[in-house]
This record gives sequence, C-alpha cells and structure tokens, in this order.
Amino acid sequence: MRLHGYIPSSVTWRVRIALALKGVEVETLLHDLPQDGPRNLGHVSLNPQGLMPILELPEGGSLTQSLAIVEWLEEMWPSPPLLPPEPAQRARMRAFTLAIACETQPLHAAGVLARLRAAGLTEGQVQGWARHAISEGLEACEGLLADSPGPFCFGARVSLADVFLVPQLYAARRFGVQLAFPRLLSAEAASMTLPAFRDTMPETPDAA
Ligand SMILES: N[C@@H](CCC(=O)N[C@@H](CS)C(=O)NCC(=O)O)C(=O)O
Repeated sequence: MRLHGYIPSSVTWRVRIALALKGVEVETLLHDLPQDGPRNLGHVSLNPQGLMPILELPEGGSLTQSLAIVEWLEEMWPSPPLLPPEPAQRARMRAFTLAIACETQPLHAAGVLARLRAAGLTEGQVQGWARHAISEGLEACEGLLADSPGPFCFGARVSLADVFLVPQLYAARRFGVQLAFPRLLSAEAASMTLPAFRDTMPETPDAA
C-alpha cells in the first residue's frame, strides 16, 4: 500500500498514527502542502477532491478521507481496537471525532485560508479566523469529554478520538491558539507516551 500525504498536515498525521497503532506498514510519500495555490490537480486521478491523504491499495484503486481510511483500517485489522464494543460509546467517540474532522479542521484547511486571502482578508484576519475556528472546536471537544474518564479521551485505552485529537492540537499550536483545555491536554500527554504518536509526528525526520 502507498500513502500520499502532505507535510506538515494534521490530517495525514491521523492516518499515520492509525497505521502505526495497527502495526501496518505502507510506503509513505509526503508532498509539500500547497499554502496559496489551488488544490493539487495532479492527484485528481487518485482523489477527485484533490485532497490528501490518499491510500493506494495493492489491488488497485484508492481510499480517501482520513476518517474513512482509519475506519477501513479498523475493519481490516481489528486488533488493537480503536473503537469500543458498546454501541452508544462508539457513537459518542464518532461524534467527538466528527467534531474535529467536519467542524474544526475544514475551517482552517489550507485551501479555505487561500480563498479568504483571495477574497481580500488581511493575513491577520485569516490567522484570526483560523484561531477562532480551532478554539471554538476544541472548546466543544473539551465539553464532550467532561464525563469521560482518562487518561485517554475515552478511558484507559487509546482510541479513534485520540487519533484525531492529537493532530488537531498540533495544528492549534501552529496557529498560536491558547490551549486552556486541561482534559484535552491530559489525553494528548497520555497519547504522546505511545511510539505510534511520537514516531509519526510531522517534525520527525523520517516522517518527512
Ligand atoms: N476531510 C479530509 C480533509 C483533507 C484535507 O483537508 N487535506 C488537506 C491537507 S491537510 C489538503 O489536501 N489540502 C490541500 C488543499 O486544500 O488544497 C480528510 O479528513 O481526509
């Protein structure tokens, strides 16, 4: 299998963490994230959206959308599990993950920020937009974990929620967001004790 991703990209990092947690080896091709240009149309044959990550399958064809890729990994390699067995808890975990994947990261994606610049916003306004979107998203995530025990997002085991949270906190720091979210930060600290998170960080030389 071959993973195409951007560097630095919180979204690509999600998939790399999940692959590492599952112990699945892939060839990884990291491309420079286009900051100001249009979507990389060189990849539309693999993903008509022109977005990464993209996972090329050995039998042909490719998978896109980080959540769909991670859920596919969960189905193909169920151990160690990233989702709990109990349906309501699975739904809560997916809700947390979607709060990041659908309602936080898309608001500060490079393509969206490029559109805001093209519409005439100053760089200060663009950065302020991104910080606001991330703060609001993370504040909601902090609330979603209010009744959930640690040390990870949803208890004693690392899960899908941590796979999405940790890269989002990384993106938050890149934009200079004030991180006053103790529950999220403690889940991040627990996750960062695991090599699957540490060894795939976007700054890690062999992650480049
Ligand atoms: N919802 C998508 C988001 C993918 C995404 O935003 N990818 C970014 C890299 S982090 C991208 O390809 N950006 C290029 C662009 O917007 O032109 C997923 O979870 O895979």
